[in-house]
Amino acid sequence: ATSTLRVASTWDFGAAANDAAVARFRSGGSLIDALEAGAKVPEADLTNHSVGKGGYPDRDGRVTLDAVIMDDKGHVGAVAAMEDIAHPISVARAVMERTPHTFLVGDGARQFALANGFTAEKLLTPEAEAEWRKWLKTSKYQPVANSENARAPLGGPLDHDTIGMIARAPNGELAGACTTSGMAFKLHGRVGDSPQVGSGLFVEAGVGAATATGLGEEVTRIAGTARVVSSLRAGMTPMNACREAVEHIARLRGSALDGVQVGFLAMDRNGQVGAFAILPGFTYAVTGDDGRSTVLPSASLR
Ligand code: SD4
Repeated sequence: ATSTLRVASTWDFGAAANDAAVARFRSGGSLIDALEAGAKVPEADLTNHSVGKGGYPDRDGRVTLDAVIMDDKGHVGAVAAMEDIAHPISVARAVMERTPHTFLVGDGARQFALANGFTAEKLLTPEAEAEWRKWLKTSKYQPVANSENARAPLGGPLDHDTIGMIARAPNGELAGACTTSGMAFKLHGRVGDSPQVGSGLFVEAGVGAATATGLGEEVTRIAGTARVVSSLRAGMTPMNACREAVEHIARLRGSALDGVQVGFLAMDRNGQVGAFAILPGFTYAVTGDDGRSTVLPSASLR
């Protein structure tokens, strides 16, 4: 087992999130402090159009954010479809620490955030608004199930940037975080896998942790990360556990999966990391013993 903090995050930009997590942990923060600090990096990045401020809006032009954070002691907090608050991961943490609940949504989440010291701000950037207006012109307003529009509205299945982070402290403690603005131009009120425990993120003490990215509906319908973690519990390696979940989706969905991307990232109780995706192009960032991150390509089904 690794004797240093191990953090693994989805996509290339996960490296910057890992760095922030490592820095926070080294300055005396808890594992949850570290993950929150890490997740806030892409949330604040205006060039990341799938997380936080700068995220693409739903089809009504509203930016609605989803996030979850959890440790391995059964503490979990999540928000979904929340507007106007720039750091949903911090609101998720506040749900975990300051309420008897695990999940707040929509205006209730927003009201809770405002009552707990968060400030409202406009999350729709001029750039994201311009993309939305472009989409309005060329796209049917009514999303068609399984149309290219409904599943890859921005020019391809690889246009995903949700951050999922999983981590192991030197003492063996596990935790994770996941934050997203969801699929661009989604129906108002749509919530994907990311903030749902067992879909976008799952953590189990003494077993491991997993997170997901890609088309959330495909993850949610199989409770994807709960499945990955149960495979870890049964003794599979992190990569094989991720592969098993991808193969299950593929069997279940057949040709409905054409052009769809889903990637899983898992860490076992010892800090070993693995990933697997449907399509090539999924990458993840993992810290080494020196605390520096390496970006690795995931293996894939196709
Ligand atoms: C969602 N899984 O809301 C998220 C989107 C995503 O990279 O992962 N984008 O469906």
